[in-house]
Amino acid sequence: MNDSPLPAPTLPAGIDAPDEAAVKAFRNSILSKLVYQVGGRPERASPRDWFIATALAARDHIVDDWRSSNDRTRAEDRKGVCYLSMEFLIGRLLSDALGNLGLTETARRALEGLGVDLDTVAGQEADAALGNGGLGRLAACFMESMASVEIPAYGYGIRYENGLFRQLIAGGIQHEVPEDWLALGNPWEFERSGLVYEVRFGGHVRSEVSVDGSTRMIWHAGEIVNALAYDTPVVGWRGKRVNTLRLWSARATDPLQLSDFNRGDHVGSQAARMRAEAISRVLYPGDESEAGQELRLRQEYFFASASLQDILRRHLSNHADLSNLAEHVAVQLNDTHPAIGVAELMRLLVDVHAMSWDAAWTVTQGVFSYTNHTLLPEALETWAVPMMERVLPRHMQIIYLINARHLDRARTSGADDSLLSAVSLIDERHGRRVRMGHLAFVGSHRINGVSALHSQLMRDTVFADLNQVCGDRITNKTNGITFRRWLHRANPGLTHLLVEAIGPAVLDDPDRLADLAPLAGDAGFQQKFAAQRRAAKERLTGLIATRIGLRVDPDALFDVQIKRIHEYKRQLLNIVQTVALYNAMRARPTASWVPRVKIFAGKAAPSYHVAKHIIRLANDVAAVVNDDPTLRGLLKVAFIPNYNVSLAEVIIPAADLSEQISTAGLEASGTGNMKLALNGALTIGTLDGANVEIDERVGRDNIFIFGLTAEEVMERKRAGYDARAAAAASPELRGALDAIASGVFSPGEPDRYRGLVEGLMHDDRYLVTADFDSYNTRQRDVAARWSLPDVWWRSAVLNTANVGWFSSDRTIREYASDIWGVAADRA
Ligand code: HBZ
Repeated sequence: MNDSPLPAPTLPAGIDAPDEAAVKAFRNSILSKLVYQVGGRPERASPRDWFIATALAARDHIVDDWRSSNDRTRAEDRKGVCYLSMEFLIGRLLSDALGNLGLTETARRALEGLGVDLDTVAGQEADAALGNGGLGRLAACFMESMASVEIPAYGYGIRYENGLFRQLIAGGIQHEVPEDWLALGNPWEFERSGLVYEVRFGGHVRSEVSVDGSTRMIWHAGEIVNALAYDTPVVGWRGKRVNTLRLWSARATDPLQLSDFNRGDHVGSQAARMRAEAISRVLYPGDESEAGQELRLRQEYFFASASLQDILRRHLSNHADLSNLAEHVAVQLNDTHPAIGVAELMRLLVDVHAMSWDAAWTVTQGVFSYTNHTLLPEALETWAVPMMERVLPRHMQIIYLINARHLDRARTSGADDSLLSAVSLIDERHGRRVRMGHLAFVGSHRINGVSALHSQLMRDTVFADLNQVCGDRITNKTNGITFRRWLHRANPGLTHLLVEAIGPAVLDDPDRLADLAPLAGDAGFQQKFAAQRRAAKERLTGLIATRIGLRVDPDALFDVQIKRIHEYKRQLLNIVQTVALYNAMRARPTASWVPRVKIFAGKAAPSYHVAKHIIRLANDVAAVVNDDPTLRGLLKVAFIPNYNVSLAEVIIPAADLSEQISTAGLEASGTGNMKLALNGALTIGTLDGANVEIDERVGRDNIFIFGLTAEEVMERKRAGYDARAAAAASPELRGALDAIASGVFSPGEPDRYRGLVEGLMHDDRYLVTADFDSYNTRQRDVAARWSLPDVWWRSAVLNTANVGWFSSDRTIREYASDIWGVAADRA
């Protein structure tokens, strides 16, 4: 198995036009960085050395704008946004920074003069994977868009030493190894050694009487950890504004017990340090054990507290007091991970800054808003009360106080006992637990879902009671993606074609994409569009060959499902349909089959055994299908290991078909669906999340919709669903499931998937069998459409033309006006 470095994305050429003086200056800057900062010599420098030198040279261009952006915000006293997120899945930054600064060509030519290739250099950068999936990537797109539409913003998160694990596939099985993105240095970040906050844990709370006779609660913490800031500049499109991503690193206040060390206890003397620094060690520590859960809670509080202390300090450096905080700062909670911030801000305002409870509560609700990203019950965060009391005793008291007032208000407005227990911040049903979604909800003035359907389901289901009691606070903000990364940088060939066809204004205004629509039926344009796809497919073909040793035909239909592996996303439905297709091809080997490559990529949570089993099945099916000579190479299955942002940038431009096949009602939005449609892939999907809005925009003729609707899913579940009957009624489904269960794809261990199939028959929670036939029929429609190239490419162009609305610039402008009350797009 080859895990060679990813080929660098081909950076867009010709969009920025460098002059000779700029090229020369940039070259000199790179050389000087190489010699004086990297400590290298041009004749012996490695590509990695050149990467660091180039990044540092680019960084110099950013720093002045960074300072002036901050000075401007301060001088104008503008309201700013603080985006609190446990995850920022930023990926590589060099091509992003150069592209947004308009320096790509300058850098390319500067390096050329030194005999160095920019794409090779950009390919050296580690992929910063400080996130799991959509939620973390959304935060990264939002940071870029906030800078691009000129909103002053800080992203606040954790500087994990090890981001999301690296996925190795051996014998078809996922293995996790630590990802080490900082190992060779990070040229983008600035350590702010002067910016350190104390974050306290444990201990106890005592009430003490002050000199004025009032009683105050004093928290005597058991442990103090320092939070040290690392800042990364976030450059907006055309370099208009530079914002800050501020990530906290945990440091022990007392790194070494010197007396213990000198006594010979070399390990024990550092135990406190290890315990403190574990907080920023890994993204998403396993939470199967109690210790794992506690670490996760410590991480959440650590970054929420440091961020809020920083926000208050910055406000007080420019204002007399905190009473007007909400007029100057909007704090967005990216899911419930920072929700403890609601209690922390109350503690800081009341206990530390001596504000009255009521005034503090008004400020808190004015400042916070909360985005929900899932309604899956198992993903809604709760913390056991005893753990909260142990780790954050003062916060537990504050949560009780918030809850008492919240329940009083609800009671006064007529809530009965069952409604009261539904809206309480404490879930009393299985041991007492704090509901973090409820805490975020009551502490926020606006709560949003991430697609129209998801926001409606919030109102109708999980948050119906709270929304009733709190007055309608739910609003929708359909997700978006930054087109700079997901079109301009990931697909420079297509970007050039668009600029050539409809003019350069499309680079600044995604609504201009609509100008493509009249060209959708134009044979000449279709050919050029298809030629760009073909080039991207060749690149991906090369990657598949080097990564997994599989040869695939770039003329085949590339059918792509790339995302986290999860039962609700239904990779299993795709695999079962692949097996049904395989059976059909074997039964009629000489029929005229459309050549297809089924491409999968994605990681499963390390403790999610079913998801890991699905990965194994995909690889087992691949092994059999890819080697079967009766298929004449017309069907290939590729599971590409270690999915990350950089790999997505290679796969997306090469995709013909985008699989968005979650059980309706369960995918909050999806953003991969937007990236793929923007690059001209046709979607096969359910009416779920943002697919609904993509369908509305591209038109039913240009998308393949199948399956139960969210409403039908709920009905089916209510009525009690019988998977066995569905399988019995569908010969193709039965044939595929029988093949999997009987060991056709696991001949060495025929029973390997018997349990998986039995489980499906017994409790098909995600309705794989219910949707199979309609999915399979739609897949046949896909093949039929592919056989009519002019119809296919017309649809492809119309996808690109009609999805301009999914730019995250649009999403951010909506947050700015409807939630944050901040101004965007200042001249
Ligand atoms: O957020 C995803 C949703 O599944 C997807 O539909 C949506 O498009 C995207 C952006 O809004 N949710 C996640 O990615 N969630 C997580 O990664 C997650 C991480 C830690 C958790 C829970 C969920 O504790």
